[in-house]
Amino acid sequence: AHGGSASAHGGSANVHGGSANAHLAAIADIGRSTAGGYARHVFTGAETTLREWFVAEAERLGLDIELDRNSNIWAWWGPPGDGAVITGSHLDSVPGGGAFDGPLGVASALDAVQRLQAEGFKPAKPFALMVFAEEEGSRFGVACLGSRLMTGAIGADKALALRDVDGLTFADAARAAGFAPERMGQDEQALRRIGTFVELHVEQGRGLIDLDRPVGVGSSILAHGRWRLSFSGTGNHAGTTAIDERRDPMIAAAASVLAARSVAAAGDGVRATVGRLVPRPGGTNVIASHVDAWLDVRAGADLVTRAAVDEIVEQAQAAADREGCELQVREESYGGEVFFDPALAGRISGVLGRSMDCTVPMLSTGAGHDAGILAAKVPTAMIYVRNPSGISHAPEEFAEPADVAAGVGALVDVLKDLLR
Ligand code: HGY
Ligand code: MN
Ligand code: MN
Ligand code: MN
Repeated sequence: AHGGSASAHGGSANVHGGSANAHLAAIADIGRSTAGGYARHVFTGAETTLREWFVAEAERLGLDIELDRNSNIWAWWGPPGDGAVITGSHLDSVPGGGAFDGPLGVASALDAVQRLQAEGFKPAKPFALMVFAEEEGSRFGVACLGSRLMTGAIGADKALALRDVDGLTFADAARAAGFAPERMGQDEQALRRIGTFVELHVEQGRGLIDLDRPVGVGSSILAHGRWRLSFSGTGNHAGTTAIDERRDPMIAAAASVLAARSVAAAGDGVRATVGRLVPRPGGTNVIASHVDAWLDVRAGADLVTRAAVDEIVEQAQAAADREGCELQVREESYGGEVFFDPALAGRISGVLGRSMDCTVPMLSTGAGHDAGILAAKVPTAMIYVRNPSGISHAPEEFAEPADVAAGVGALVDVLKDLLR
C-alpha cells in the first residue's frame, strides 16, 4: 500500500453491512450540516469518518485496502493487477449537498460485491472498488482532484499549492492525513491497473423521471470550467463615503453575476453560475475592498463554453472599469466535453436491456464526475439511478429505495459481464 492512512477521526458509522440502502442509512448522519445538507470535505472530520467507514465495510467483505499516492482508496477483491475492472465514486460533498451524490455509487459497489460473493461468483479479472478524493473540489477549489492528479490532468505542483478558506494548502492537509505530498502526481501504475472504470451515480436532473426508467447509461458530459474573478476597489465607511467617491467591487461583482445569467440565457445550452461570492472584509457597514466571485460555466462544445466565459468576463471587466475597480481572472480548472467509450456504453446498455427487459436510455449530463476525468485515459462508463426530485447539490436530492436496489442489480449484471 502507498503511504497514508484512513485513520480514525471522531465519529463512526452506526451500523455495518447490508444493502446499499442500509449503507446509505448507516452514513446518513455523518457530516450533516446545521445549515441543511452535508459538509463532507476532503480530509475533514466527516469525510475522514466516511473513509474509515468504507475501509471497514470493504475489509468486512474480505477486500484488501490500498491507499494510492493521490489519497484515493482502492479495495481489491483478490490480488491487484493491471487491466482491472474498477467501480466506485466519491464520499465528499458540496456544501449543503445531498445524501446520494457520491455515496450512492460507493454504497452500491459494496452491495454489488456482497451479492456477487453470496452467489459464489469468482471474478476472472482483477477487480477493485475505488473512492476518489475531493471530487467536488469543495475544500480546495478544483473538482475531481484525486482523479485529476492520477491522470495528470492537474500537475502536482498546482494541486499541492491549492489553499482552503483558512489558507491551508492541499499539501499540508494531505500530510496531516498521513499522505506524502512529494509522491503525488500522475500515477502510471494506477492507470495501468484500470482496465475499465464504471461509476454508478444518482442522476442529477430529470432525464430518467421523464423517461420513466429506473436506470440509464452515460453518453457524455458537458465541457466544464471554473474561473475565479477577483475584484479590487477601495474599502471605506458605508455612512461617510459619497456614492460618486466610491470604488465598490461589490457593484462590479454583482454585474458579473447578472452577466453570467444574461450570457447563458442568450447562449446555446450554456449554463453559467456564480454560486459563491466572498466580499472582504464583509462588514454590513463597510464598503468592501475586495470581492471574489467564482464562475462555473458548462456547455456542450468547448468553443461554446469558452465563448460564453469570454463574454461574461468582458462584461465583468466593463463593470469593473465603470466602478474604477481592478479585475483579476484566474482559470481554476477546465475540462472539455467528454464522450464515454461508445463500445463500453453500448455493451452495458445491451446487458441492462436484456436483464431489465426494457430499453435503457443513454443520458448526457452537465454534472462532472471522476469518470469524466478518467475517460481521457481509460475506457469509462456511467450508470445513472433515477432521482425523483431531479435536484442535486441540495438536500432534496433523492433516490427511492427500489431504484437504489435496481441500480445495484444493474451494477451486478454489468460487473458479471465485465468480469467473466
Ligand atoms: O460539479 C460537478 O458537476 C460535480 O458534481 N463535481
Ligand atoms: Mn456533485
Ligand atoms: Mn458526484
Ligand atoms: Mn465605526
